[in-house]
Order: sequence, then structure tokens, then C-alpha cells
Amino acid sequence: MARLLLVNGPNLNLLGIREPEIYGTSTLADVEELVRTAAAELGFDVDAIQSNHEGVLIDAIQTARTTAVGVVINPGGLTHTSVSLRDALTGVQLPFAEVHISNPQEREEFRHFSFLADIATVRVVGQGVSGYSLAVRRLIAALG
Ligand code: CA2
Repeated sequence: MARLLLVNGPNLNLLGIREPEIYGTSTLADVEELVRTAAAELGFDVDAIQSNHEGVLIDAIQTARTTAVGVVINPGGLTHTSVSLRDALTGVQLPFAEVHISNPQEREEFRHFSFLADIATVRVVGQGVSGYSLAVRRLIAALG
């Protein structure tokens, strides 16, 4: 069965535990389950990783080059800082969906720029955790 890689970046392990007014009450486990369900409905398996370490995320993306057909990623704060994450995604040449639970454009100015926005196949922002399911469906549709 074809696979997607789900990547959640720094601090997203705190989902459902802190700042529910911004990120809601669903946990990271709930998000991973949502993504697995949406993908399974369309015949895809999911490998999931969350890490607070940029290099670990980059290693997982590089591995996906031979194990997955696409990536769903919420890079957390690395969205706004990481050329290296962008380079990893460009390097593996996999289509990817960039997901944000909140809408960074409606928050502090330092969140307005994304290093991934111009190379993402799909972007879903501000839809809460249900944005992950939407991203899976849109990404799979884009795979053709
Ligand atoms: O809205 C999003 O999904 C973000 O990617 C979340 C990042 C933030 O830096 C981006 O600007 C937008 C932060 C992830 C931290 O997640 C937490 C979850 C619960 C409690 C504390 C942090």
C-alpha cells in the first residue's frame, strides 16, 4: 500500500495540553489518528513522526524519499525559520501539504513568512486539526 509521511514539528507534542484557545483540545495522538483514517479511506498507509529536533525531522524526510509518495507537514515554528527543512523537502522531490492549525497570517508578524509556502503542493491553514484531514485528501487528489 502506498504511504504518506506525517511530520509534526517542535512543540506539537503539547497539543491538547497547553494553549487550547489557539490550538484546540485534540492531542497529537488524535491528529495522527485523524490522518490515518483520512488516508486509509483513500487506500494509503501513514508513517508518523513528531520531533522537537530539526535534524530528526530532516532525517525522516530524507528517508521518505524511498518509503512514501507524499508528506503532510506541520513544521511548527520551523515554518518561519528553517531553510534546511525547505531544502530537505526540495531534495526528496516529494509533493507535500503544509498544514497549520491556526492561521499564522492572523497572528504576530514573525509568523507571516513561511519558508515552505511557495513550494508546497497544498496549504491548509486556520482549520483547526481537521485541516490535517483536508490536507490528506487534497494531497492525494494532487498525486493523480
Ligand atoms: O498553527 C500552527 O499549526 C503552527 O504551525 C503552530 C506552531 C507555530 O509556531 C506556527 O506559527 C503555527 C507552534 C506549534 C506549537 O504547538 C503548541 C501546541 C500546543 C501548545 C503549545 C504549542
